[in-house]
Amino acid sequence: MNSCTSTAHNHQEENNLNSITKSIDTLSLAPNGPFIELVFIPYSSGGFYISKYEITNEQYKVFIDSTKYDGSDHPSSKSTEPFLNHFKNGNYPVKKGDYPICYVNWWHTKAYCNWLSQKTGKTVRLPTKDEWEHVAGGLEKRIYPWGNEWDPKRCNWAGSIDGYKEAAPVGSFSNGTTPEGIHDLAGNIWEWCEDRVLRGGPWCMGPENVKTTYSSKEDTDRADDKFGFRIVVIIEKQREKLK
Ligand SMILES: [Ca+2]
Repeated sequence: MNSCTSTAHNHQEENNLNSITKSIDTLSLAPNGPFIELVFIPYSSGGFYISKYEITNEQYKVFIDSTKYDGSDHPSSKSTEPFLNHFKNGNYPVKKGDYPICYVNWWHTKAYCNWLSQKTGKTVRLPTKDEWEHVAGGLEKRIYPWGNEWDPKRCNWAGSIDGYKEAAPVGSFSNGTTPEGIHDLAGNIWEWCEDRVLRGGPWCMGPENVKTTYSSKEDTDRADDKFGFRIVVIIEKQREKLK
């Protein structure tokens, strides 16, 4: 595929956009992936889809490849941790396509959402902090996504007892999901919310910070190796599907 001409590339780009609009419970970012898997969550008078996993390096790269977005409209306020600091020459580190995207500030996550909204014709945005907490804690208001008992091996938090010193590939803790199967709401990477707070805690903090009720207010201009996000897709009618 590396030898594709520019015409072929344009054709492929067109196909990419068509495939995105075919389904809303799996967004296809390219004909053969990557895909963003979505899960429907009833909420209030309607509901929304939320991504099953944190947005990955591979999924974010499709956006920057397609748009040439470089984050310079909102530079990171921390000069030592600029936009996509871990990428080299536009590529994520080898074999880390399924790791959560990081080194993004709030504006960089919004740029991704706005791009996906434009391509799909649907409202794609960050979860609000209330929506996020509803997904993580459920109607029973669980303390952790899986229940009320702390378990050091059900999420990626501080230390290596969970098997990871730093971030883990998304979906590495199948015993730490919500009943609906949403992964990594506790730990791995902090998740930016629409209300400009971070939720879920990162791979370097302890049990208090990964609780479903914990919020952290942060400078929205700051990117960091522990800041990432997931998306929600808003639908007009409850349980509507486009398939
Ligand atoms: Ca997380």
